[in-house]
Amino acid sequence: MNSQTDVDFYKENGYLLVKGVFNQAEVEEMREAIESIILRAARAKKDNNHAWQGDYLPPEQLRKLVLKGFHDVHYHDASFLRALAHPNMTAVLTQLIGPNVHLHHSKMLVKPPENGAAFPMHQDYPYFPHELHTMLAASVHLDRADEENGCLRVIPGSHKQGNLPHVGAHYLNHKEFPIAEGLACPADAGDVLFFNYLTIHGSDTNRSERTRRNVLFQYKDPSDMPTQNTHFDWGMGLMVAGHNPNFEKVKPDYTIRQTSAGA
Ligand SMILES: O=C(O)CCC(=O)C(=O)O
Repeated sequence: MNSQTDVDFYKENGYLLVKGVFNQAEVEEMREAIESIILRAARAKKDNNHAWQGDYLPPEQLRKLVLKGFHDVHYHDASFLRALAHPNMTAVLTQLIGPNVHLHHSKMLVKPPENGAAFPMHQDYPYFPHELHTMLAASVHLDRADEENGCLRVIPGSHKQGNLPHVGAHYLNHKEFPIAEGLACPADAGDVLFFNYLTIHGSDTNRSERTRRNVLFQYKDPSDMPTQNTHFDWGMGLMVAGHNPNFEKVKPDYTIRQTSAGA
């Protein structure tokens, strides 16, 4: 990361791709962890398909799509706890968010070959609105991602538009915001795409013969308070950099919800 230039780019565009945050061995460890989670979920009969539903694709196409997605991955495998507080990760986070950073939630998103699910364009803001908009996602790539296997797409600068109306609080009008019009952000295994929770983003179907595995960590400044009591995840509030200035507000007082791969 090239310090001020990259911070300015993030502020202007609402996203930033940082190359080589994780090395090959770390990537391999997380890949193995993901495979093991998928196996354990199947054994526990909790491996539901988490592909997003809606009208953004014809029903016959939508029916075929598969997303293996689970929240709270750092409660399933220690490799993710190491990754979410990795010094290379916190070095970027402290520049994009500020000296104090804590975790909001973690999840994995595995798009299997040929029918890996698309994500219609959306902002993450409606899922967990906060006062100061410091919230950002760090999407860790565990495979080469490109247009063919459904890499992430963003609309540069869209975070400046603020909160936009989502269809059923889920995604943006797909006719106004087609997935194909998002800027494709190809990345290699070990790279991390950072994007603000107001940045419009999504991804297309995996049409390739390759799996696309990503792990996503969502972070924010601990002083940035939620405006709604929504989206509780285990580990929320874990400090990954600096300190929490609010002595009495370190543990979220939220209701536990059913987890799925939704944002
Ligand atoms: O990883 C992807 O392809 C999209 C994920 C996403 O949009 C989200 O989790 O909000």
